[in-house]
Amino acid sequence: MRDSNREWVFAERPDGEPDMDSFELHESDVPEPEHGQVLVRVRYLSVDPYMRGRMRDAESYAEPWDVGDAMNGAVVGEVVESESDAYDTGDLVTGNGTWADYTVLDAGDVAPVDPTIADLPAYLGVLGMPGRTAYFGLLEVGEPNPGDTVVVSGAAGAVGSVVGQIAKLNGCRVVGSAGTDEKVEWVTDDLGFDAAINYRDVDDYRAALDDVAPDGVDVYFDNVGGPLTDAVFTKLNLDARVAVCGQIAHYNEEGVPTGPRKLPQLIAPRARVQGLLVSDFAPRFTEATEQLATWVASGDISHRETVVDGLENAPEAFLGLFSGDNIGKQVVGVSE
Ligand code: NAP
Ligand code: FER
Repeated sequence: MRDSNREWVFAERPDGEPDMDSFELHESDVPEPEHGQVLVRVRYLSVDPYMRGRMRDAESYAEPWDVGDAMNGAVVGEVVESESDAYDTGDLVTGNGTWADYTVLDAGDVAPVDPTIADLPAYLGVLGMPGRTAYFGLLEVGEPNPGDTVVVSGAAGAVGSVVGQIAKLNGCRVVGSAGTDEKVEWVTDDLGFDAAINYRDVDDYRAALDDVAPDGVDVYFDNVGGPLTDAVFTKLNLDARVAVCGQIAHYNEEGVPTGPRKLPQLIAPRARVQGLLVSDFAPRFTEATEQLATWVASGDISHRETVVDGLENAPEAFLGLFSGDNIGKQVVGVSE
C-alpha cells in the first residue's frame, strides 16, 4: 500500500472548452474509513460528460462542484480496509468515489463487482451508469417496436453503443452517427448496427440520413444535439419518439444557443420529445444491471472500454471526451 494518497481537485471553473487549468493534483495522507465505510484502492475511475455540468456554477440535475472540491465520480476498486460487516478486505466493489489512489466509500452505497462476468472497466460502462442509461432511455423513453428505424447519435460511445445493440435485440433497424471511420466500422461490423455515418465527413446531414434511413425515423436517441439533431427532426415518422439523453455538442457553450429550431417538424408526425435522467429509474437499477450482465455473458451485447493509464492522466482522459478520443467507455486505469 502507498504511504500517501494523490487526489485530483477541481481548481478553476472553465470558460467554454475546459483545459488543464481546471485540475490540480494534491498529495495527502491515505484517508481512514469510519464505521460503516470501506477504504478502496482505486483500480479504474470513470470520466463522464456530465462532469462538465458540475464545473458550472448553475443549478442542474448534478450539483455544481465548488472550487477546491475533490473530483468525484464512479470508481471500481479493491477494499483494503473495512469498517463494515458487508465487505471484507480484498472484495472488489464499485461506487462513487474521488479521482484518487485511495478513496473512502460508504458501504451502503457500494455494489459488489463480479470479475467473472466482465472485466473491471465494464462496471463503469455497460454494467454501470451508462449501460443503465441506455437500457431505460431506449426501452422506457424510446419505446422501440420491431421494425422501427432507430437513429442513435454518439453511437460509438458508452451509452450509444449499448443503445444500438438493445435496439437490435428488439428487432429494430439501427443507424448510428459517430466521429471517425474506425467508430463507424466498429458499430456496423462488430455491434451489428445496420448502418452508420461519420458525421465529420458529412456536409448534408439530411441527404446522408436519406441514404441510411430511407423509411424515416421512429426513434431518435440523442446523445449529442447540434446539426444532426436538426436533420433528424426533418425525418420523423408518425408518432416518433425522441429520447433526449445528452447534448454534448453544447456542453462547452457559454451563452444559451438559439433554438431548438426545428419544432415545426414535430407537428405533422405528432412526435414526442422527452428528456431523461437515469437516476429516475433508480428503483429498477438491479433489473437493468442483471439484464445487461446476462446479455454480456451470452455475447448478445459487446462492449469496449478505452483505458488511459495513470491517475496523473485523468484530466486528459476527461478532456478527450470532447474531442472524441474514446471508443466505447472512457476510463482511467489507476492501479494494477
Ligand atoms: P461517450 O459517448 O462515451 O463520449 C462522448 C462522445 O461524444 C465522444 O466520444 C465524441 O464521439 C462525442 N462528441 C463530443 N463532442 C461532440 C460534438 N461536438 N459533436 C458530436 N459528438 C461529440 O459519452 P457517454 O458517457 O456515452 O455519454 C453520451 C451522452 O449521454 C452525453 O451527452 C452524456 O451527457 C449523456 N448521458 C446522459 C445521461 C442521462 O441520464 N440523461 C446519463 C449518461 C450519459 P465522436 O467521435 O462520435 O464525436
Ligand atoms: C445521474 C443522472 C444523470 C447521474 C448521471 C447523469 C452519475 C448523467 C447525465 C448526463 O450525462 O447528461 O444520477 O449519476
